[in-house]
Amino acid sequence: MKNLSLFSLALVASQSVMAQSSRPNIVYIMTDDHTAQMMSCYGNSPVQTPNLDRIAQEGVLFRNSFVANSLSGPSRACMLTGKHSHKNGFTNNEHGIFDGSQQTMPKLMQAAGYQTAIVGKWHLVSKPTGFDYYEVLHGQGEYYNPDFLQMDGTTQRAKGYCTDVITDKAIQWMEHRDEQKPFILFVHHKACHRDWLPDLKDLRAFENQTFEKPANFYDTYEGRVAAQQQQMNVASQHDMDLIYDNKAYLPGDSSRLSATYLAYVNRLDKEDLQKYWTFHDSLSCDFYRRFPQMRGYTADSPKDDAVTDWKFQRYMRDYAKVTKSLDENIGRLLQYLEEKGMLDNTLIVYTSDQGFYMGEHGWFDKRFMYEESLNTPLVMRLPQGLKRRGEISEMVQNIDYAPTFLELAGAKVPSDIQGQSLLPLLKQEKTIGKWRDAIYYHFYEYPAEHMAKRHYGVRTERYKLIHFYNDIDTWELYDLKADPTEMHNLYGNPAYAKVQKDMHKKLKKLQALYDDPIESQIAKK
Ligand code: SGN
Ligand code: CA
Repeated sequence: MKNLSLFSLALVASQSVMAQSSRPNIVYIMTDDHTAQMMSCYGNSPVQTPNLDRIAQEGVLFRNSFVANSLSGPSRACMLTGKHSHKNGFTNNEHGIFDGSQQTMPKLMQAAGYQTAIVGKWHLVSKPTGFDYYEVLHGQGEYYNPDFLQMDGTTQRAKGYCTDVITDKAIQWMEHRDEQKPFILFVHHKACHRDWLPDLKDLRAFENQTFEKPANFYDTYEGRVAAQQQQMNVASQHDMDLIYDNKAYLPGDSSRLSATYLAYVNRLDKEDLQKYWTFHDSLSCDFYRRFPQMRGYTADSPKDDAVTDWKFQRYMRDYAKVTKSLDENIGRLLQYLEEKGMLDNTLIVYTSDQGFYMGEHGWFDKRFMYEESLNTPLVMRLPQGLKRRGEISEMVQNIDYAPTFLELAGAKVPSDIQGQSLLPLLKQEKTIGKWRDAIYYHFYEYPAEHMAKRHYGVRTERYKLIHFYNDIDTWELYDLKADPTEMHNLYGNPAYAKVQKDMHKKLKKLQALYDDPIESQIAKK
């Protein structure tokens, strides 16, 4: 009898191990500021990203993927909690600290029997919680020989280029994991964040490519007051720094951000430093030969169309170089999973913490609720059992990842999670019937760098309503079908009176659903 019960206990135990190990692994790759316009599977990209495209080709591509707050820390907090910023408390990068004692998806995954690990950018000020293993960059981190915060509280400098190093660390962790348990691994790259310092092997890539400016590069922001007052213009010497951003530096030069530039570059080892300067000195000499008036320029120096053309090309080339290394490293990670026979039992997610402007409206950076930064790339390679392939057009948001992963792990999704599991979209071969018809957005970081006003809004499949508030009170309404680049603010236009009314209703409904009291707070002031 005793023997039998021991036997049956062992059987139950082995069955539960089997059930556990058959649950899919999740590799969640999130980059920083990588935008769909620079990813070839989204179409119209001036650069090729074959490895990212492979994820989409073998899996799914979300055409309408959005963030809830287009900024790094807040976006990460939304992803980790499955809640909008006003609920998870991390509304902006510049003030506050993520409350790591709150319920998070990694903690719930851990409780469900998953191993949890994160390598790369964290950017939430407090130390990571809910991870069996972490090795994270400090703040924004560095491209060259980056420093990593270890779990024992020490910092270790890694040797090499950030994107390579993060990939190596991710693979190393998988090599040493407990193979009896499923895992969720967060691979958080620094690329393609400002100031776009390339891997030295890519210094000369894209140098012969001329990038085309978006049609609305010279936007004058008519009818859009908040857009008139931002500081994220490629053309502005204040916003896009010729030295820090565009690397037009000769020894002794200085600018608003030159010290930061030199500090980042000087992290290179001696030999690499020489390679770096050999390449960039020659570019800088060419630049100042062509534009001697820019020597000793200041943040107030006027815009100059020829200089702007040059800045735009530098911006695009550097961003493209950083993207190239990123794509290659995604390839390396895929190859590892393939070689280990893990592809079929792993959900691979590729996304970014938000989108980015590649010259649209004349901008770089993100923040605004306009399409390029509200959108974030999202492609997935699905584990066995999830049959969907190709494009998915339903509107999804980064608060949806937490419930998706939890459901996939067979864990209960707590009722205070605000996102929706994407599994219904992934299980079926075809689009399901009912899905959300609008998404909610709220951006808080103002006054701050780039001076994008506070705003919140609602987007449906066709329309978008935005309210800019705080030291401004302006509304914007767009018909994305008629005006996909959001150049014509239709707010107050009688032809759109009904749409405007409906959109206000939708906004109120979402603010009630997500319990964001902002409108009543504004009204009280
Ligand atoms: C830094 C950058 C900004 C950028 C923010 C937020 N300036 O402050 O250009 O908007 O990060 O980016 S820099 O001079 O430090 O490069 S985020 O993606 O981390 O939210
Ligand atoms: Ca970012």
